Amino acid sequence: MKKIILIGRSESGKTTLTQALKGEKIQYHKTQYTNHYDVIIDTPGEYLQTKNLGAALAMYTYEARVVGLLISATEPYSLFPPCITPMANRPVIGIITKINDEGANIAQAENWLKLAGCEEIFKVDSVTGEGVFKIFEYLKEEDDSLPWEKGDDLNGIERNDEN
Ligand SMILES: Nc1nc2c(ncn2[C@@H]2O[C@H](COP(=O)(O)OP(=O)(O)OP(=O)(O)O)[C@@H](O)[C@H]2O)c(=O)[nH]1
Ligand SMILES: [Mg+2]
Repeated sequence: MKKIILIGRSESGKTTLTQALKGEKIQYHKTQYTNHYDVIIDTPGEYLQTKNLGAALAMYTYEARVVGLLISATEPYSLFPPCITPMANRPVIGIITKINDEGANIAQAENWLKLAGCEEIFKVDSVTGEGVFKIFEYLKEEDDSLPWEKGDDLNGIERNDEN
């Protein structure tokens, strides 16, 4: 899989998505530091929310092949400036989480990610696994074999999910 760095404000769902992508049992842990898993770089929300940590984030971005900007569908505003994606010398994708929340406004989140410059936008519920397979397919490299291609299930994430 191509290595991805996940960036988004606190509570946007970076760690939960990391767990869904890693097929781990989903648990809540506040992120205090940057976790380098083999193919996913999970960052603390404070990296986006404070100026001082922005430089550290820029450094980590260069260790990934893809940058994922996360917004939860319940967020009332976006912290991503318009046309920010050319700052990263990498493909930048948008990921909308919490799509099944009763307060979700998916269209608004999608507009913010488009405004930021994301080339492709994914919609997921990391708790149920809905839509997560599309991120796997995007990150897949030639030699990778995805769990559903082998007939396995990955933590409830099914290939035949329409979102
Ligand atoms: N229903 C639902 N809940 C989610 C989803 N993503 C995250 N959550 C919940 O939102 C809360 C925050 O998720 P985290 O993954 O810890 O958020 P984070 O972006 O890692 O937050 P920081 O580590 O503080 O930056 C947790 O209670 C998750 O269970 C989702 O796609 N669907
Ligand atoms: Mg976290």
